[in-house]
Amino acid sequence: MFVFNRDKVNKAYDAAKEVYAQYGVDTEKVMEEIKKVRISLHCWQGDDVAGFESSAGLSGGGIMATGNYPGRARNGAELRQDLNKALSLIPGKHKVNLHAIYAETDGKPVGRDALTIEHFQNWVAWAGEKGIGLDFNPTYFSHPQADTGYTLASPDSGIRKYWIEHGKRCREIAAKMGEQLNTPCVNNIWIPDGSKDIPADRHTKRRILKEALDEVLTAEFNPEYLVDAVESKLFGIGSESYVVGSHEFYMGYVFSNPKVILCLDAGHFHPMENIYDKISSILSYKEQLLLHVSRGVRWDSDHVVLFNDDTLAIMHEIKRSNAFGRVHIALDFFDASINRITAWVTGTRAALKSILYAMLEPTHLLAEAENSGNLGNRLALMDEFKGLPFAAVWNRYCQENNVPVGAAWLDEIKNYENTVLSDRK
Ligand code: RNT
Ligand code: ZN
Repeated sequence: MFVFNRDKVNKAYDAAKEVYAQYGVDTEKVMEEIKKVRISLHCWQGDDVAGFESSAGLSGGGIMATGNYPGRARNGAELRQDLNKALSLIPGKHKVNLHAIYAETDGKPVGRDALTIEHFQNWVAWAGEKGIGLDFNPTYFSHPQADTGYTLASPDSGIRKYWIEHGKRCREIAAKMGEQLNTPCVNNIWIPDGSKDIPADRHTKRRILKEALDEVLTAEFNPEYLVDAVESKLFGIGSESYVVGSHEFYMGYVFSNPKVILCLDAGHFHPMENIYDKISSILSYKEQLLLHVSRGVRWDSDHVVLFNDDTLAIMHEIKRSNAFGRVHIALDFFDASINRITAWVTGTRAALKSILYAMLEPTHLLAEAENSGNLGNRLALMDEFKGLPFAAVWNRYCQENNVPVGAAWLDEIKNYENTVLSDRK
């Protein structure tokens, strides 16, 4: 239905290449550069953050997947099958981001404080075959030990101990993943701990959390294989008044612990607040940064990422700071109301389109205008550049990487839905 003609794609690209060259941008070089950027695709979009521990699915933790579109992946094999499909529609080599609840334990219940790399061997073997990396996350939600709403910040030492052990196990697993795949595995700690209503004591829980994190993060691992990150949040469902791991808390934590990097989730701030202006501040102190690229809509922080002003502003910041080598770009959204593979591919292609768009910006001309004090030119050029023939370069990039051009990938989704997803009842 949406077939593109190779020659037309090439002709449009040749014309675009000349336009960009007039502004001093080499489109061939940019297409080489973007190949080095690896996006981390979150496995949890494929099954509504359910995981394989029980049939109960996502519970608690202040996050929620809504919708019941048919075809949800129910086990590791189905989730990898769906990821294979998604990855085949996205240009470039990327990474896949796992949560601890995606352990495969052969039907035996294994406590989260007892997980090992063994339980992830299917994932590692699969990633190795595809030549992609893995990232990891301890899972501090959907579990009886998280029912009080507190995990690492719990005043109950038994609960806390359980989750500290989980954190330690996950770092070991992540370090092994990094070693086995010979590429850094980012292990991101996010906990839901917080309170629906106004707490009597905010401070004690933060002190407890700091100590618990120190314990989880004590063991030393090779930084070539493991990168530790912590993710803040402003509020969640049921934690509207107080989140222990707030932005300020983790900013302080990563600045006092040089081994740990910060994760900024685009949906975890005030609805009017954007993360792009935070990037260069953090990069002034930390060598690396992790992003959860997401799209907040009112109180939800997890809508499918789009090629919109917010995503573009993030990628422009990274480009203008020359920091694609320092920022880990992961995705974080979950939409169960549409085809889940469509959600993955839309969000990942949107992130990549935004990166390509930013990389194609004639930034040197903006800097020149700024440095010479001609701020009128800076503003005018920024606006003119919006009309550059970006889509012709994107289409060519997809074509060169043997993935569908334009909307042609939707035909493949339809086919997959008819042949694979429709059998999952
Ligand atoms: C929740 C955080 C966190 C989760 C995933 C599933 O608000 O954004 O990153 O979305 O760990
Ligand atoms: Zn997140």
